[in-house]
Amino acid sequence: MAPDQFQAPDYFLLDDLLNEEHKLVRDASREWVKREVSPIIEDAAQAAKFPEHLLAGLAEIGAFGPYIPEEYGGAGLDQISYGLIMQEIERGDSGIRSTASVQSSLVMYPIWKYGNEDQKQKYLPKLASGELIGCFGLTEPNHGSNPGGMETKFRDAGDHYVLNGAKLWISNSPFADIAIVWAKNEEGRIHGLIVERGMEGFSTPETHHKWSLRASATGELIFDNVKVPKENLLPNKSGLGAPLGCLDSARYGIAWGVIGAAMDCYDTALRYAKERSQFGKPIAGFQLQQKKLAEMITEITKAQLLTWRLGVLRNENKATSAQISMAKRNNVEMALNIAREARQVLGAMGITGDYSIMRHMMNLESVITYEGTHDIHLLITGMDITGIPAFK
Ligand code: TGC
Ligand code: FAD
Repeated sequence: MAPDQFQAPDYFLLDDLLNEEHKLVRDASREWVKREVSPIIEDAAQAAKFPEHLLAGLAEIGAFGPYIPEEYGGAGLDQISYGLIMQEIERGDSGIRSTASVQSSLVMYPIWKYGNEDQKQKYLPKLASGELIGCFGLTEPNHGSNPGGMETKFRDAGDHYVLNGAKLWISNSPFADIAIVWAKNEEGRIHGLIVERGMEGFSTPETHHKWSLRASATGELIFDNVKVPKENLLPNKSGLGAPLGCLDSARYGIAWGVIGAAMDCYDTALRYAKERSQFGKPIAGFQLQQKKLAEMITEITKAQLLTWRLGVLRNENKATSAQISMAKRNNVEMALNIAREARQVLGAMGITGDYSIMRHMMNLESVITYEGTHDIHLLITGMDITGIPAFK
């Protein structure tokens, strides 16, 4: 892969809206991505291997539980810093950001919000340091967009629960130490359970042959009469709102993350267009290429402003789930469109692994589907403005 010459675009001087801590956190993450991710990520994606050696570095830059309080090992940062870390990591690769999203918002968040003190003390510090890695099992073979229909279930067997069912498309599952698993009890009520690797009847086969998120490990979670200790049930929230509450936090991080992927595609295309000549002049001098580049920076700037404002609302505890859906949906589509246009600016070179654009583009095909599909987020906005759910 060509050397990483990334220059972050900031067309509307948004740096002026950040405080010193935001800039410090952002710059440390940016530097780490340039040093540790950029040199190895293309080979990892080509080999379809998650680069596990990055886990310690992710923990060091605060990517595991950025907003979890320091007393539990988290970084104790605000929502803007959390977003900026996700932006910088996804500038490197959406798959690496996925690992951080899952660990922070889908594993640490439910333990922090729905767990008891013993569970918090037992798991959170080790998850923050990367000593333990987690995954999140909501999606099932027959229930993706409609998780409320899940079939995975557990029954009370005296001093433990017995868990049966299957989850698929689970990020990090092949190597995770623990899984937050959403399952129905005998009354049909959804609860979260902490399932640990090594429990008898629990297996995590890897899903192969993905053309997207190749540097992220995806797999299944299979539960065949798994005995789960009663103390592993998250006691403080149940119902579908519990997993959906975690998704709010992860979807917010994605809204920031994909701006990073878009910035990388734009920056690469701009540099290439100025260096590549055809018909006796740089292709950046042709109106058709300028249209692409000008529209890219316009869309990135709009997404940056939307997301910064959402971060302020999150810091004030005022952001709604529907606002998060709008930002996730808008920004992922924006990034995917920019990746497609940027790829064209590079001509044939755009399809090679010498540049990051095609990898971002392929990754974003997953990002537009997971954490709620593009269509589901549109229906969430539709429901919010009309008051009428159109899901069923
Ligand atoms: P509905 O009846 O609307 O709601 C059920 C209960 O949930 C509450 N609720 C929420 N609570 C918190 N946050 C949200 N965003 C919430 N949305 C809804 C709601 O108030 C209600 O509470 P209560 O107390 O009244 O029971 O549920 P529904 O069955 O009609 O479904 C609504 C719908 C379609 C929006 C929801 O099911 C949905 O969002 N579906 C998409 C599924 C999804 O996003 N799956 C993601 C799986 S995880 C993943 O993809 C990780 S990828 C990670 C990576 O690698 O980065
Ligand atoms: P479906 O729900 O079958 O949807 C298929 C199509 O139908 C979509 O276009 C959808 O928008 C549309 N559709 C569905 N319902 C409606 C409706 N009511 N109205 C209009 N259109 C509708 N899940 C986890 O639990 N944990 C993870 O860690 C995780 N990681 C993932 C990693 C990757 C790489 C991928 C690809 C997925 C991951 N997922 C994970 C699963 C992801 O959340 C689901 O794929 C997603 O929620 C969609 O579910 P589905 O694929 O079953 O599609």
